[in-house]
Amino acid sequence: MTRPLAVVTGASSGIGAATARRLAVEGFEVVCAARRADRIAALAAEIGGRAVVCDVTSADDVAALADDVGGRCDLLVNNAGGALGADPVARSDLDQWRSMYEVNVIGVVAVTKALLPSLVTSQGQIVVMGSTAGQVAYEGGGGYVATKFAVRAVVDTLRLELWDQPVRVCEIAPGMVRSEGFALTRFGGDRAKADAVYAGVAQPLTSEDIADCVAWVATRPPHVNIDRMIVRPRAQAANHKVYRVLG
Ligand code: 8X3
Repeated sequence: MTRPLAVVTGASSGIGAATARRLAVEGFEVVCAARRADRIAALAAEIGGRAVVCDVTSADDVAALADDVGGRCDLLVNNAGGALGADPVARSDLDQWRSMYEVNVIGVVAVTKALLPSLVTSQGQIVVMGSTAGQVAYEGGGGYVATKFAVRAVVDTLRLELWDQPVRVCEIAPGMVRSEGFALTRFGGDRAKADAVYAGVAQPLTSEDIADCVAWVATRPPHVNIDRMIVRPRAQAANHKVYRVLG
């Protein structure tokens, strides 16, 4: 029997890799898309999926991804993205802002646009990885907060524009997730700063927790659209209000 097809961007690590694994368990054939060829090749082999090298900021790569996917796509998980820097707006690194906007926002739009005909054909579903940083601003959120507010706007606009099409559109907005590289990337490889994000927090969310959310959204009956799912660890009442037990 033909398996439903899912495409996961940013599948080489963290939430993307966990989502690819979980969707395979749920019965999807998963196209693992990311820049790091060796990682997605290993993941695809592990889960019986396919690996497509794709930098979502490259028009050629996105076109090649759409070609590879073909005319059918049941689920697109726009997960590629990340944070760079935590400077106040007054001291913004504009190159970091541009890079984040390219990946987190334009990348989502580019991949969605390229796969939309296949999603319509398959009466599929689009899941976009937003963030609690796109719901409420916080100091030092800077360019990341701005991109995730933009992602939220893209999701809401898309859902309105697809109102007469058989495609569902959902934003999943995670709070504190302790994933492989999120904080380390944000702080330019500074391990101490990255670890401080999670200091004293008993149980930050894991990538698997978010994969579980994606799987739940993806397995609702076709008439059920989950607009937005905001998920945080119990210890995080708000982005800036985190319960920490520090020794
Ligand atoms: C990650 C959530 O709190 O680091 O998307 O901005 S936060």
